Amino acid sequence: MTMIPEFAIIGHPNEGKSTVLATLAEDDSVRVSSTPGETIVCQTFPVRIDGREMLRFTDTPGFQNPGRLLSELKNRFSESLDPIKDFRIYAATIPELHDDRELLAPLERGAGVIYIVDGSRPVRNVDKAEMEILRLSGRPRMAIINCKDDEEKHLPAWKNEFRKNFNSNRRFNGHRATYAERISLLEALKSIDQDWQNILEEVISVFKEDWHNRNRVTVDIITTLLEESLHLKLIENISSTSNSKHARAKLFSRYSKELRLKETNAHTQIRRLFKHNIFNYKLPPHSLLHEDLFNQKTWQLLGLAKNQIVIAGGISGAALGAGLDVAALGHGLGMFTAVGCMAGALSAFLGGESVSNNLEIFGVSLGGKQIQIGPTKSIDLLFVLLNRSLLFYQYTINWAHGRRDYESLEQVSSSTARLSGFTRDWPASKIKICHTFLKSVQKANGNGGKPHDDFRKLLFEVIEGVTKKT
Ligand SMILES: Nc1nc2c(ncn2[C@@H]2O[C@H](COP(=O)(O)OP(=O)(O)OP(=O)(O)O)[C@@H](O)[C@H]2O)c(=O)[nH]1
Ligand SMILES: [Mg+2]
Repeated sequence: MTMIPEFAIIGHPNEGKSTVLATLAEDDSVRVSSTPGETIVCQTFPVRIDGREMLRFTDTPGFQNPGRLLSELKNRFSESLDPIKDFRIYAATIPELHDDRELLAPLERGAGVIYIVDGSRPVRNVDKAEMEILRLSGRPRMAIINCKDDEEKHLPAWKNEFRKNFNSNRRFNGHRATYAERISLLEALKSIDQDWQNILEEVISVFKEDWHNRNRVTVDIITTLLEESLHLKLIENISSTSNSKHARAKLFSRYSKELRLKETNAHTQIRRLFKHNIFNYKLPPHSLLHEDLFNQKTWQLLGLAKNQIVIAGGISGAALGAGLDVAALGHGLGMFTAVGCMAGALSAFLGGESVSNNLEIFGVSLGGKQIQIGPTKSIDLLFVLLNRSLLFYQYTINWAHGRRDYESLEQVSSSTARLSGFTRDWPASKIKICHTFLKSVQKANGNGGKPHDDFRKLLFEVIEGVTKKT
């Protein structure tokens, strides 16, 4: 049986211990609260990959009486082989030592120490006592500076203390840490004890592979969403007595509802894949993802740019400039510019006005007793769904598991920096791959809607190119 390394997350109350743990273990079930003393018993969070436990982190209560704890340990130091164990026996019946006794439990069983401090405040005497306790424990230990705000003037003083008491120290922000920062923290943990070096080496390589796999699964989820959405076809029967306008309205509403549902399902799968299971993180207030899938702004910002439509349609820019109807090229904006919004387009369509042509991009056709919608001819639908999924993916991987809200408005705006999608700078070659995929889905209509594997593979690779850069 291989030994599973355990690290206890220790520190003063309310410094962000549980936050750092949640982020490191990618576990959003960890309780985080602005009230000091939230954590009162130790709780171990295993980190599993494919069901195999690789590592465990133990959350602990904050130090209550570090001064007293230090002198109790020092008293036992000269005559006891295991001062921590002896102290824990002694403190079992003393209520005011409950938290201090509890937080030492993982050390008694051999866990390593990750000591957390909020480096944006000055070093105090209690902190020095805490650090000395940990040094006396003799366990391998690393200090982490989790700066709650951007104040840096106290850092040299903290580092000076850390050098005396710890094997290693790092900065790590429980709210903002990325995947790469998590890996580099684990890399640093290797150095605090030689006995852990090999096992942590293995853990890191399994983590890296797992991350790579999750990204590939994400691309697969997005490719499938595109395939299924582009292929979606619905038929409504019109009986001789029924109202055909009503049937068309019903059909379009079913169609848009199904697409929204497919999109939501795909995004939920991505969220789960990145282990955001419990806490439903918030998208920035003015994220485009709050807009409806069929909203003009969404299509303008996330659809193809004009020059890209030209590429996709294989026509000259001059023809476009000369006022050629872009809707004819499968570009949904024509529809929006004609009537302003999808609801307007729909009512115009139902009213039989000339803009009805614009709905052809969704493959609406009327034939005898049936009306049909889809498979779509709109390449924009592909781009809108693709960009929205990539936006969602970007928020998801950058939302640390310990974070429960936005810290400041500034952060909100920086996380919405990318407003116009991921595909705006795509060259002709990539747009053509998307176009070929769309055509292939249309042709596969009688074939269960599965486009040729080669076209799927090409699209997969183009999307993977974005996730590798994100
Ligand atoms: N702005 C900011 N707030 C943070 C950061 N880390 C933690 N916090 C907040 O600080 C508060 C305390 O965080 P916890 O993780 O619960 O702290 P703790 O050390 O586990 O606290 P106890 O369990 O009470 O000892 C919460 O409101 C967190 O959201 C950070 O990096 N930046
Ligand atoms: Mg806590």
